[in-house]
This record gives sequence, C-alpha cells and structure tokens, in this order.
Amino acid sequence: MSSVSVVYKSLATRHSPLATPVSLFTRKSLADLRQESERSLLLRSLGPLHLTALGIGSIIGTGIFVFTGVAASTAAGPALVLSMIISAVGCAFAGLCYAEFAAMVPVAGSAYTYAYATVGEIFAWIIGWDLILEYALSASTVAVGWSGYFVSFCRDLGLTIPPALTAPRGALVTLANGSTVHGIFNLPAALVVVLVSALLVIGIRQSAGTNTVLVLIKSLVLVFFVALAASYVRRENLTPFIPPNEGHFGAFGWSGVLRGAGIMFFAYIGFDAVSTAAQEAKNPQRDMPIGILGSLAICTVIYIAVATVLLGIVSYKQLNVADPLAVGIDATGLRWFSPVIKISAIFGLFSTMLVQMLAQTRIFYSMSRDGLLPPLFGAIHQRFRTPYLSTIITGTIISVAAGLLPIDLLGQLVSIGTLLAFVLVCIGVILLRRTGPELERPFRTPWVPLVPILGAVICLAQMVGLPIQTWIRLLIWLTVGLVIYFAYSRRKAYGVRFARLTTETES
Ligand code: ALA
Repeated sequence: MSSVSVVYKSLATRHSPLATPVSLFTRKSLADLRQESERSLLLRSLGPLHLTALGIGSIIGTGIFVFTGVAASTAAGPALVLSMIISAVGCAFAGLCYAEFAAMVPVAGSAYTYAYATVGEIFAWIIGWDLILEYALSASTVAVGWSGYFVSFCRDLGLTIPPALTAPRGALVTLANGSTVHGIFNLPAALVVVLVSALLVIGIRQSAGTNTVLVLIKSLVLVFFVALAASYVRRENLTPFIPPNEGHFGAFGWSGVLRGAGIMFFAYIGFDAVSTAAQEAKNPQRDMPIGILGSLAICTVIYIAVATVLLGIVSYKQLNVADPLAVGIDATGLRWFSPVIKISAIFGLFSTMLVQMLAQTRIFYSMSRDGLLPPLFGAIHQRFRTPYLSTIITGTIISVAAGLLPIDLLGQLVSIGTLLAFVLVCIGVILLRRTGPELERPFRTPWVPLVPILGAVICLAQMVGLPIQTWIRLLIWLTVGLVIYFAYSRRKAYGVRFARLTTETES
C-alpha cells in the first residue's frame, strides 16, 4: 500500500455479498457503536481543556463579531439582548441533550450517530445531510465574515484589495468615493478556507494546540471590549428597549425579537462540535459533557455582556455594518482598540473555521464508515492520521461557496439547518429513554422530558422566526439529500450489517 491507507475500502469489499437493503429504520446498537469507537484509528489526544477550547473555538465567531450588528439594526434593536437570551436558553437545553448522547455514544459523528442509535438509518442520513449545513456551510459563512474584517484591516494599513474580488458575484460594493462596483468572487474568503484545510490535513494535535491559542485571543478581546466600553453605556441608546414593529413580521417589536433570536442563534452554533471529536477524546464519558456545557456557558456569559455593552454605547441604527464591534468602540472614542478588535476577529474567526471543518470531516468519516458515503471519506492518512481526502474535498466545496455566496443567505441557512438538528436531538433523548431505559448513561439530561421538550420548542420557535425563503432552501436541501440517499447511500449502507458480521465472525 502507498503512504496512505484507504481503510474502509476493504470493509466495503467484505460487505458486498451482504449489500441487500435492510429496513429504513435499521438502528445501530450502542454495543456496536462502542466497538467502532475502540477500532477507531483517530488519535486520542484531547482532554477536558482542549475540548472546552474546541467548543469555544467553534462558538465565538461571525455571530458575535458580525451578525450582532445586522440583527440589532434590522430586527430587534436593543432587545437583541433578549433574543440572545432566548437563543442561549434553547441551546442550553439542547446542549444538555447533546451531552447525554455524547457521553453515552462517544463516537465521532455527533447527532448523526445518535440518530442511527435511536431512530434509524434514514433519520441518521437526514441529520447527517442536515449537519452539512451546520458545519460546512457555517465554515463558508465564517470565512465571509473573516474576509470582511480582513479587508477592513488591510484598508486601515493602506493595502487595497480590488473590491470586485472581495464580494460574491453580483453583490454591490460601495467604494470610498461613493461609486459602486459589482462583486465577482470573494477571494480572501475562499483562500482562508484553503489555509484552514491545509492545517487540518497536517493533524489534530497541531490543530487543537493552535486552536487553544486562538480561542484565548478572541475570548480575551471580547472581555476587554466589555471592560473598556462599559462605562460609556448611555441609557438613551437602550430606549425604547423594544422598538415598535414596522408593519411586517420580524421588523422590530416582539416578532423582531424572535427573528433576532433566529439570526443570533448562529452565534451559539458550535458547542456540539465537541461531540464530533468524541473518538479523539482521552476520556469521552467524563469530558464530553464538560466540553459541551462548559464552552456554551462561557460563551453565553461573554455574549450577553458584549451585546448589552455594544447596544448601550451606540445606537442600534448605526450597526448595519460588517464590523459592528469596531464601530461601537469608535463611538466611545477608544479608537486605539479598534485595530485590536479587527486583528482578534481575523485570528478568532480563523479558529472557528478550524473547528467547524474538523467537525465536518469527522461526521463524513462516520457516514463513510457506515457506507452512506463513499469510502474515500473514511480514508486516513498513514502519517498524519487525519481524514485527509475528506478534508481536501470538503475544503474545496466550502471554499467555492465562501467565494460565491452572500453572508446573510449562508448564515440563515446554517441557522435553520442546525435548529432542525437540535430539535431532532432533543426528541431523540426522549425516545431513547423509552426504548433503552436500561442503557448506561454517564451523563443524564435533567428533568426529562421537560428539558428536551423545552429545547425542541424554543428551537422550533427560532426556526419560525426565520424568513420563508430560508425554509424553502432548507426543504430543497433535504430533498436533494433524500434523492442521494435512495440513489446511493441506502444501497451501499453496511454499518449495521458490518457490526453484525463482526460479531458473528468473532463468536
Ligand atoms: N457560532 C459560530 C459563529 O458565530 C458559528 O461564527
């Protein structure tokens, strides 16, 4: 074999005689999943601190650095703080559900794997397909947010990137002299994804170390933002707290608060990325809940503080910009801090992409191992021990999407897709408590079914807050996924049968 080993090809060959479709609702047993975990070729190098950092790395990103301004100025006004609390509560409930699964099924693949264990293959596929929106597409979204701060910082340094190469095709870019040009391709966004992909191919140990440093930088800058700007908060900026509705759903008033929650939900996405690294955790049963809930709690506190201060130092009407935190700090007169925010956003959003893409390749790894995706998505590099082919393919697609698509379209699609996954995970906890009450649960979601029901309801409410076009895009995406499932994945799936075969062979 060459310097790389295509691990699952051999499994596929072994399975061809068994390739007869089984029920759409075939489930994997937890024992099978644990066996898979033990057979994993991924390196177990992550402890609780690394995992929490992984979560924070994935959570803090374009949401707080970019969408805060858009959501406040177009949907919620100062009441964006309420939107963020609604989102945080929904995420906390969903996070408790994720933690139960992640400790019980410590296998790479996150909600995809949980669905395979609880409701069966077709739902697992739907969730796995839906999670592409959460991870791959959110990496594209963050890349576009990164590009905004990068271009702005380069401008401050006197470096001009041709404007048509900083925006997606057809988007209008206004120049300093007031004239406009049409965007062609967001080149910085596309290139940064290539860089992240290269790091991920080299390996998780280096990537996790890099991530921890970047996470520290972006968290501290947000904390300094709050500390420096808090004394400049003015009551008039926060009044009226809920601006009156402008006549249609989502434009201020209470519906605006809900839309704000739907948009800002993006800012919380990422804590579940911890669960996708389960096979790389040294002690997943203990550390998965710590990583998931710890990172969510830390980010929630930081976010609420940042939003309160931001909306108190500047009128929400001025915040429909690509760099709202920098605009806010400029309004206080502390202009020296503005470049610090931009640099931290540049490094910070980089770490967000790192974790999201890592998570996406690990989900593909699981789906490939189960036969739902081609074996090349499970190919592990012999030296780096990373799913290198998957990373290269995924990185290319994410890069092209970042270059071509606008940030609001990407962000809302990511939010709705992830909210759907959260709803399904919440329901999954209730189902599995009924169908497998005896199973060992190192972490138990408290007050079941109340917590999962509240989690599902709050996530659904945020989905309702999002525009109808976003719903239509989600439905199209899911339909495409089902076509692929019935045309390819269903016939090729061998995860469950493989587990059975192994058991038979071993006994
Ligand atoms: N929560 C991540 C962000 O805000 C996706 O960029």
